[in-house]
Amino acid sequence: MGMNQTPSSERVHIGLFGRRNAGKSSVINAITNQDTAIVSEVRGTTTDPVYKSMELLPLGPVVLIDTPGLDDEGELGRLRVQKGLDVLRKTDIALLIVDGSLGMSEEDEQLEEELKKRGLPYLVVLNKTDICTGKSSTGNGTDLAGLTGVREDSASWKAAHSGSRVRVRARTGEGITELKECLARLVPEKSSVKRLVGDLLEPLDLVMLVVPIDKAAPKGRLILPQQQTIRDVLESGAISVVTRDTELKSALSRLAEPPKLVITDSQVFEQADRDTPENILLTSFSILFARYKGNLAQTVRGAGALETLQDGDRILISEGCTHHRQCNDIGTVKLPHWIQEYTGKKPEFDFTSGAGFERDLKKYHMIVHCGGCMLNEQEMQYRFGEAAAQGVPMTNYGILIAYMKGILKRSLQPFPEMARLLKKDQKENRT
Ligand SMILES: Nc1nc2c(ncn2[C@@H]2O[C@H](COP(=O)(O)OP(=O)(O)OP(=O)(O)O)[C@@H](O)[C@H]2O)c(=O)[nH]1
Ligand SMILES: [Mg+2]
Repeated sequence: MGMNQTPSSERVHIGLFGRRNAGKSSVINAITNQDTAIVSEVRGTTTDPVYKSMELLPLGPVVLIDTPGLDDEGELGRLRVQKGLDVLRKTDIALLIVDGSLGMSEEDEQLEEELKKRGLPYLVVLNKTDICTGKSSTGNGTDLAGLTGVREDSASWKAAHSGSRVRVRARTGEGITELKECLARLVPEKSSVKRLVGDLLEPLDLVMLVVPIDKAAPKGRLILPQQQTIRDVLESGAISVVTRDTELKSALSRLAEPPKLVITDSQVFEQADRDTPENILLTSFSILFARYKGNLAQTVRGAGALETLQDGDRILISEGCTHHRQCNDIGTVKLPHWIQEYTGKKPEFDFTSGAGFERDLKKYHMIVHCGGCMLNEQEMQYRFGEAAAQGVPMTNYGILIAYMKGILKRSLQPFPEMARLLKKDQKENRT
C-alpha cells in the first residue's frame, strides 16, 4: 500500500461467497471491469481469497474479496472453505453469489442463515440469468429490481433490504450497475463518521505528536497510525506539530502556547509523561486506535489481568501485520521484558502475527494485541469478541505499557467516558 492510497483497513470490505462455479470471480471481474480473478468452467478455480482494492462509485474506496467455493470437498477443500469463511470476520457487506439456473443450494441457505445471525448486510446475487428457466427466483428476500432509483438511506431501509435478490449476468455485465447501486446503499455508514482524534479538537487547536526515529522505525516513511492521526488532525482544521521524543521537551518550550494534546508512541510513553507538563493532556496512538476500533473499555480492563498473573501462565502476544520491525521488536522483546519486570513472574509467551488468530484462547491468562492499524474494525471486533466470549482478558500494547508505567489514568483523561469507567471499576473492586 502506498501513501497515496486509502489504507486497506479504512476501506469497506465486500466479501463474495457462494458455491464453486456460481460465478463469484466473474462478478468481481464485472464489477472491477478487469480480469482481476481467474474464471473458468472448472469447479474450484479460486483456491485462496483474492483481494482487490478499488474506488467503487458511488461507494468510494472498497476491497472486494473473492473466496473459494463453499461446497469444496476433500481434506484440502475443507481447508479452503474454512479460509473462505474466515473472510466473513472482516466483511462489512456480503454478496452471496448463486447460480440462478440451479437456485439456492443447502450451502447457500446455511450461509444466508449465518449472515442473518451476524447481522451483516448482504445481497443475494442471482447470476447466469441468461440460462435461467424461469424458476430462478429463489428464497424469500425481496427483489431489488426497480428499487434502485429510490433514494431512501435510513438504517431501517437498510435492514429491510438486506437479503434482497439482485439478478445479473456477470458474463455480459448486465445488471452490474444496479448491483453496485444496491451495494452502495446497503453499506453501513459508521466508518465514515468515526474519528481517530478529530472529535476532540477545535479548529486551530495545537496537537503535538511524538514519533521516535530509531533503528526500529521503517526507512523513509512514517507508520500508518502516525499518518492517519496527522490526517485526522488536519481534517479538523487543527495544527499538528511532529517531533521526536528526543526533542519533545525543547519543542514544547518553543511553542508560544501549550498544545491541547500530546500524542505519543507508546514505546516512549514514560519519557513523554515526564517531559509533558501535567496541565497538558497526554495520550498515545494506540489508545486512539483502541477507541477508534471500538474496544477501548475492554482493552483498559484487560490490562488489569497482570495483577493475577502466576509463574507458568500463558500470555498470547498478537500483532496484525507481519512487516514492520518496530512491532516485532516491541512485541517479542520489550513487552515480555516489561511484563516480567512489572509482575516479577515468569509467564510463557506465545507470539502470532498477520491474518492468523488463534481459535482456542482459553489456554491464555491474557492476550496482548497490537493497535491493529492494518486490520479493519470488523476483524478487530471479531478478535476482541472471541476473547470476551471465551472469558480471556485482552488488552493492547500501548495500554499495557501505560498501565505498567503508571500512566494509564493520565492517558485516558482526554476521554471523559473512560475516566468514569475506571472510577466505576475501582468502586466495584473495592466492594
Ligand atoms: N451462462 C453464463 N455463464 C457464466 C456467467 N457468469 C459466469 N459464467 C461462467 O460460469 C463459470 C464459473 O465462473 P467463475 O467466475 O469461475 O465461478 P466461481 O464462482 O469463481 O468458481 P470457483 O472459483 O471455482 O469457486 C465460468 O465458465 C463462467 O464463464 C453468466 O452470467 N452466464
Ligand atoms: Mg472463482
